[in-house]
Amino acid sequence: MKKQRSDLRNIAIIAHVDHGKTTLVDEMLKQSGTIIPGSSSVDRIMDSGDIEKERGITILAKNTSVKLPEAKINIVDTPGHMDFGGEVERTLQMVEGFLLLVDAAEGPLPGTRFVLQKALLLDLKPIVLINKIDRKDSEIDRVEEEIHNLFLDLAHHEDHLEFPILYGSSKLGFVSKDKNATSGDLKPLFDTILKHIPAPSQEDSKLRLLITNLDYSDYLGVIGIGKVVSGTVKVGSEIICCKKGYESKPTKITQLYEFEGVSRKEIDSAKYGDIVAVSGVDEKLSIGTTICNVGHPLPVPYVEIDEPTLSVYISVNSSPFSGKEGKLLTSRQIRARLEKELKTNVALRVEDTDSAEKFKVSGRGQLHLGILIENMRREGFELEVSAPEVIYKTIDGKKHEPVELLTVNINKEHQGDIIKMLGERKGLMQKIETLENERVGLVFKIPARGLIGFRSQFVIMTQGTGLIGSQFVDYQPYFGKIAGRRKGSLNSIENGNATAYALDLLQSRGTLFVKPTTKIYEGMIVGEHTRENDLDVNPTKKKKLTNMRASGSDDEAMLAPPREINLEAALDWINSDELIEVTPKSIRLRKKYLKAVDRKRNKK
Ligand SMILES: Nc1nc2c(ncn2[C@@H]2O[C@H](COP(=O)(O)OP(=O)(O)OP(=O)(O)O)[C@@H](O)[C@H]2O)c(=O)[nH]1
Ligand SMILES: [Mg+2]
Repeated sequence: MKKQRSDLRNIAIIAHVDHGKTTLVDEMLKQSGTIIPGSSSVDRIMDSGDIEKERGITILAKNTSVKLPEAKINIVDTPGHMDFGGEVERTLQMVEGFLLLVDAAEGPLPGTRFVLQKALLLDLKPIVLINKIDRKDSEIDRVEEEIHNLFLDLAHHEDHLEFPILYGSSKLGFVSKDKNATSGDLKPLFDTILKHIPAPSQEDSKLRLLITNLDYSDYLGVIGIGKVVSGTVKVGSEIICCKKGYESKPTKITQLYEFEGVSRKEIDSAKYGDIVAVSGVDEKLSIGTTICNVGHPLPVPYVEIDEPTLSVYISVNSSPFSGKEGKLLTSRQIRARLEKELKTNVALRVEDTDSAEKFKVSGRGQLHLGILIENMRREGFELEVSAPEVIYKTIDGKKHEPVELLTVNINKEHQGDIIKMLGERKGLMQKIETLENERVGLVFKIPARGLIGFRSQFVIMTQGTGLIGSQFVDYQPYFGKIAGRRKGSLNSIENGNATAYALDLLQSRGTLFVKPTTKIYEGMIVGEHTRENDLDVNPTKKKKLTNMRASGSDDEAMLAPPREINLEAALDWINSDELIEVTPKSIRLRKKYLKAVDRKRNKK
């Protein structure tokens, strides 16, 4: 017989990037008394990772809960950036309903569509919150209409169209049924969750704990996170791990935790509906595993997440500066680190190559791979990274490539330039619409290959006013050749320190990436040429002293500041004959072949 728990609700908070999910979770924790207001001076407490804090974005989905007098609410805060879409898809399998946040000024954006589609595919119960209504430029009526249209587009069941709409401000900590509200608290939100999100239920009482997320700690090993779909799980009881076609030997659960506020609390047992973390189970514990009672393997069907579409080669740093700035250098250390990452970073793949020093690493996008590399350099690694490449597939004997649906939202004045640039990148326009405030929305089908290096160009062209989002659609026949970067590189032919004198002479040749005194090696890229071809240059040239005046100081004053090359910019910029040298202190661009003669010899 079907049983239901009225003391519990499970909900995921989903939205496009920056629409205020993590800020809302802060307020839910405070107003429910789960954390004491003022006890933490940081905003967005759930964004606990270093890169998350610095960049103000959520990367990993995280669990927490609040206890209300009526019931406990388990909350999953998800990332809005689509490169981390795998996180959202997996965590949606833990909940019965979701709260869709939409910015009251920006309205539904590409990420909104992406996450809503995933949630409705699982038939989860929706609540909509039009957020940031405190914004001066909010347009609640228009946004509400756009949300209805989006649901009409994506719903595949009548029930999907029946959802409560709330209005509020995460930042000011209020939610209301009244769109004109300017203050209040979150009670209307809590009440709506209790009323509209179905309480967890079970069909029978045989244990099924579905693992949908993994964590790792050096002390506890692999930690599985998931929902008890049915039955009861106890510390110390014998269990098995199963997945389609796999069943582990009986083992014991040594630790069991629930999520509360920002911490995990040890518990002795949990039952259907609970979201828990378990450790000490099976070294091979993986996403999609169901934990069951011995003798009763009942694997829960698991929805596989999208496959990776982009790869880079990561190898041992072979530059002349290798070993100067990092402490983790060997292929053995790199391999161990990548293997550890695989335990929890589910959308990632790592393959060996013909060289023991080189690994092929594949992921869901530039940001997904970039965050891994950024984390590694902070831990002390030195690496060499190749230009990102899309992953091709052969289907029916024909070459296919990943295709994305790209949505852009720009000022009308940039429309011509952007359409032209996307056309050159083999984009096919699907839709164009005029939006409010002299803006236009464009939808393109475009090979993922065409998007490499596009983002940085887009930001420059729209002067930062454009919005963009892309989402993997499927594999389609090869779209044809796309011209790469339009500009060549300025390559150093000397070792030494850059001089102000030499850089001043070079300025007219292109945009420089280095400044006076930067240490340089032969084959290192010091700038972008104004023309298409590469140019070999000597940035270390010294001025011949013809009089007693000290050199340097006068010339330096006339140098334009160099273009800053961070990891993302480097991934966007490099060509296949180039590499990125990554160390804890520097990001350098270099040619694969450091000597000019070798480059000439190996030119196709
Ligand atoms: N005006 C206004 N700003 C808000 C509100 N809620 C959040 N913000 C701001 O919006 C930005 C993004 O907020 P987050 O809570 O990090 O958004 P998010 O949806 O968690 O972002 P991701 O997890 O990276 O997708 C921050 O600068 C917040 O201060 C709101 O209600 N009103
Ligand atoms: Mg967030």
